[in-house]
Amino acid sequence: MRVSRYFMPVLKEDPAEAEIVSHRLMLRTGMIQQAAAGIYNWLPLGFRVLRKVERICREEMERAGAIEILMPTIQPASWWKESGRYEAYGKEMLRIRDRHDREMLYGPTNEENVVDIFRRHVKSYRQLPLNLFHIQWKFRDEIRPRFGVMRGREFLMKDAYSFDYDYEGARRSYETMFVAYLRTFRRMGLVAIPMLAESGPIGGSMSHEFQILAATGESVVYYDAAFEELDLTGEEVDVARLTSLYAAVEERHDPARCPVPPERLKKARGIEVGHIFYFGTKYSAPMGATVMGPDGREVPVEMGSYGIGVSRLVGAIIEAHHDEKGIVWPESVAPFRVALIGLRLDDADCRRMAEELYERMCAAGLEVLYDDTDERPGAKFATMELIGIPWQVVVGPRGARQGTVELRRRRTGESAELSPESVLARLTA
Ligand code: P5A
Repeated sequence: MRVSRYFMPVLKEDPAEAEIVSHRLMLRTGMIQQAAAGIYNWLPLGFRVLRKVERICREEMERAGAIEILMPTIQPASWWKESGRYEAYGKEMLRIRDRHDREMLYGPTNEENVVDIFRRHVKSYRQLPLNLFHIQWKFRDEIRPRFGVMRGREFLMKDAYSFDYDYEGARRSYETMFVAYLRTFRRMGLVAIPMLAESGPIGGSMSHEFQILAATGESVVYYDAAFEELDLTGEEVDVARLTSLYAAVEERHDPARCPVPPERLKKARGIEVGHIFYFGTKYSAPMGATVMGPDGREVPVEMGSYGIGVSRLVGAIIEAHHDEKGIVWPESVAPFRVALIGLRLDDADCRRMAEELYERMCAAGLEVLYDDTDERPGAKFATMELIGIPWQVVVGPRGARQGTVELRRRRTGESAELSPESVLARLTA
């Protein structure tokens, strides 16, 4: 992509309304633009990141055996009356009437919706286990939308729903999602700590939130200092060890019954990026989603649901990955992999080399953002630092005559003078 042809409305000044760094940087880099309180436009740079986060969620759900569907954003109120949640959900639910005066709503979540799909098609324990997920916009009329995409009113969620014949099966499904979540967040460069949580309006008896520790987080959390010695970034995590350690969100934390001695108990703030629930037959029983067991008896299906805040994650990743110059994207979610900077494009050698390198990078399938404008070099550097693309390739007039370019790593600032061939070889390796 050429900067001269792109749509990237980077702001010159920090926006005054942003209270936390991720919100400030998302507005400043032109990733998002507010439409109304808690409702955002995703502009090209932001949308590329959102898509990458979404893709990682999808890949890890599929790896764990879940099957993708797409349920609507608008639902009939009748399902929610069947489950008993229509009144209970309160003002957070955006209630709508259509032209025939039928009661509808903009879905804050999809338990009822997925149960309606299930009950029409699945009749036997032989069709289980089943896990259906989708990645869809939700609306919650939050009383205090804030921090940009972190607490929005309209937000993108990955939500999965598991169906099992019995409790043991449901417990296995829960554990499978638990492990998939750790992998998902790790792939985005995040260390997420699973914590005992309240199940709130979703309900059920077992629930974990996945929390990223961050000073700007909205949740207050308590955890065993031993977490800090665990390697949560590696491929293999010891799930048994992980779940044996105490971690709980404030609402679930009970000082009287906390097993961790005070000197080892840490209190911190966290960003809730995922939340999983086991709720048994809370929806299947009232909505009549039953299956025939091997003994010929019909029982309501055992369920759980599993959410990831896809749009919130974009903010959470920035909270965890930035420095004083701007965002420092982990490669897995970066909007582009390479920033190609033509320093002096009024210099014929420099322009020729930059253009040629751009063509070759595109041909090699690299995601490259090429600054081909006639901005001052200082401004070009500052913008690329701000938007945080992991690799920078700088083509200057002197190097162009010697046949070298500079390859720089955004995260560390390390740099090397290399031939264009070696740069291509490194970036495509
Ligand atoms: C689980 C999947 C549920 O809704 N039903 C389907 C269950 N869980 S949840 O905890 O309420 O939401 C799941 C995740 O969505 C993100 N999230 C939000 N993101 C941005 N703005 C919001 N207002 C918002 N509310 C929830 C969180 O990451 C949460 O863990």
